[in-house]
Amino acid sequence: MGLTYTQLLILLLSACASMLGGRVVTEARKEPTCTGTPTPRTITVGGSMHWNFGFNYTDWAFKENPFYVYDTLVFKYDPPSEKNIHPHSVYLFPDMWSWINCNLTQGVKIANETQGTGKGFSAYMLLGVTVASKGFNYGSPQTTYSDTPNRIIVGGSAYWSFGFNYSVWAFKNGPFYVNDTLVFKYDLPSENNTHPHNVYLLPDMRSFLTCNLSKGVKIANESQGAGEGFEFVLNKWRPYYFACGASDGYHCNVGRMKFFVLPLLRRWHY
Ligand SMILES: [Cu+2]
Repeated sequence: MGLTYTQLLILLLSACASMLGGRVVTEARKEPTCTGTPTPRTITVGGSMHWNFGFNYTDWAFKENPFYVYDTLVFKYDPPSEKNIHPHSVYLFPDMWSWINCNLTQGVKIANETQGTGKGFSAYMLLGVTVASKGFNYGSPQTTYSDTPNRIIVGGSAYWSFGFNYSVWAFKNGPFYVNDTLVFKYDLPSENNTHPHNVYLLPDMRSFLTCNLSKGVKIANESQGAGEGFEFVLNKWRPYYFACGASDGYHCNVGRMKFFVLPLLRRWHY
């Protein structure tokens, strides 16, 4: 939607998150990932200090700069024990504001208290979005890598409904790939359903964070979620910001009916 590459980086950088600090910069490598064979780095967060209380991770991130797309961050920390009654974990924040305020309510816990042991918890960087490595963390994901596009029901068995956390759903069920189809299913308007859902595509991270529908495009009306549901193909490599526009943003804000995805290119997968 008219986003330049730089804007994309800046917008997504604010979604970046992790305790790492505002100086984590994710750039494309000089050599394009699609043609060259650059070697992503595997970086242990905090170096020999690992992921520990009191260590200055902002300074550490500044010194380790720059980070690149597909670099892997490894979080190592001790499991809970008698001596470790406040074990660490790893959260991903949706935006800079949550990060600055350490507000976990909108965050996603990407690694629990026991995942930092042994080889640690791995996450890789994708355009400023930290993506937890799959399989290792969530068992078998709904979407597995294949050469053919997947058809994914948004929300799984919850469908497109008020109160379900779609950001967590998208995070746990991703990554999605270019040409995958998202299916939105929701009930027709009726006497019992006086605030029916719909689907909006929002233009940018700011509209998404504030549930501002004014620049959004309504891609499915109140009746298109019935039957087989409304199908949307992620046909470009770009971020997609979805939201329900019902009740002037109330479903989006309070009902958490929003999520964003950045589909991957299949040939980049490894
Ligand atoms: Cu809704």
